Amino acid sequence: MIIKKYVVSTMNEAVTKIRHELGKDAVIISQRKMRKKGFTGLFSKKVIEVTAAVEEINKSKKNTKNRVEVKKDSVKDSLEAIKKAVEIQRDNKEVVLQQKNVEESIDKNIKRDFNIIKSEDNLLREIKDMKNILNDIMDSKNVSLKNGSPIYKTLRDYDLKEEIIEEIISRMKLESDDLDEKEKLKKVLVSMISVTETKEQGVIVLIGPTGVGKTTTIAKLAGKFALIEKKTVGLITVDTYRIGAVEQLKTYADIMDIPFKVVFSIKDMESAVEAMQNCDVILVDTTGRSSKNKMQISELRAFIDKTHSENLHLVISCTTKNSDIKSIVEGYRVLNYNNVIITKLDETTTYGSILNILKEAKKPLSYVSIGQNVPDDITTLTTEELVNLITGVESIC
Ligand SMILES: Nc1nc2c(ncn2[C@@H]2O[C@H](COP(=O)(O)OP(=O)(O)OP(=O)(O)O)[C@@H](O)[C@H]2O)c(=O)[nH]1
Ligand SMILES: [Mg+2]
Repeated sequence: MIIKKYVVSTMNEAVTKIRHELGKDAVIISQRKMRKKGFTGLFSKKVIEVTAAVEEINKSKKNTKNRVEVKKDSVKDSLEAIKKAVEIQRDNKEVVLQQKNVEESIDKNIKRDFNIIKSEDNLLREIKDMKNILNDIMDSKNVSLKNGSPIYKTLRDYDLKEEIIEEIISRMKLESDDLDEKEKLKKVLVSMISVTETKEQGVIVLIGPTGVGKTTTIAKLAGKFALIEKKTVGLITVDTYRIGAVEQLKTYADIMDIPFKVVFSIKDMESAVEAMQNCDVILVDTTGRSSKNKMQISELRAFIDKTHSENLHLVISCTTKNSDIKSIVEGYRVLNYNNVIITKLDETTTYGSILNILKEAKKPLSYVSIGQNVPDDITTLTTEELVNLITGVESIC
């Protein structure tokens, strides 16, 4: 509390001063009239001594309290701020830590992935190495097969082409172990050969290289159909190129008493076929051409097209060299033959060429010719019979 004395002349003057100095909360504690002290005090004018007080302590307390509260508040704020700052910092640290962790885990993942890739690479390399080793083993096995295996030697004795021998051996490896080598071989050969159910009607055309036996085969077929099967047969030849070719077939036609026509031009072919429409079978003989002569093959094609035949047989001798088989079957392929006739089986002791020819032509076998005799030396064979021939179980005597 602030207590202050005022010596004033009037109370109004005291109140004004008190209000001014102590504020409106100040209270007048006491007042008394008195003479001014000093030398002239006894005779001096009377004055009023006013004592006033004001609750300063409370105010200051309040202020202090306020200050403390303010301080407290500010401390609190500061603390909060610090706390926040710390938290932010910690958060930041955590973020940094988290970031670091994420980075570390990414690093780890990359490293792990890299290791996986590395190990995959290693695995692939190992698989490749193993494959190479296996191939080497297989190769050495093949080499040993080639060099000494009985099956390889046998197949070579059959006169089979090298690539066909390899195919047979690899296919045999896939067969069940319950079967012995002979059974395996037979099974594989049967699967590699196909024979056709020959369509013995309509127009049948024979094509093929020179001297393979086309004309003889035509005569044999004519005899088979006309004499044995009692079919009506017509003969047509376009072979006016070779001297004596027409006479050769005409002789057979006369003996068998069947109609015979010689076609000189492409135009004549259609009318010749039409003239024999009443025949069950029309056999067409063609000029022997080299499969390498594309012009001759195209000319032949023009004749064949006019027959409208869908029954074309490529005639090829089983004595044909392996190296020539490919060029013959490929050279004639443009004519779209759908069957193969193999001739002169009687002229050989090994029959591997049957498979060599059929594998190259990729067409089924219709007939085999087994000698010069007309009409007897022609026959069809089943797959089993062919396999028996190839494997030497049977032979053409
Ligand atoms: N050993 C034997 N000889 C055959 C066979 N087929 C035909 N020949 C003979 O082979 C020779 C030629 O027969 P062709 O029928 O004239 O042959 P081609 O294919 O008509 O000949 P080109 O008309 O000149 O192309 C003849 O001597 C036939 O007797 C057969 O299966 N075995
Ligand atoms: Mg001929």
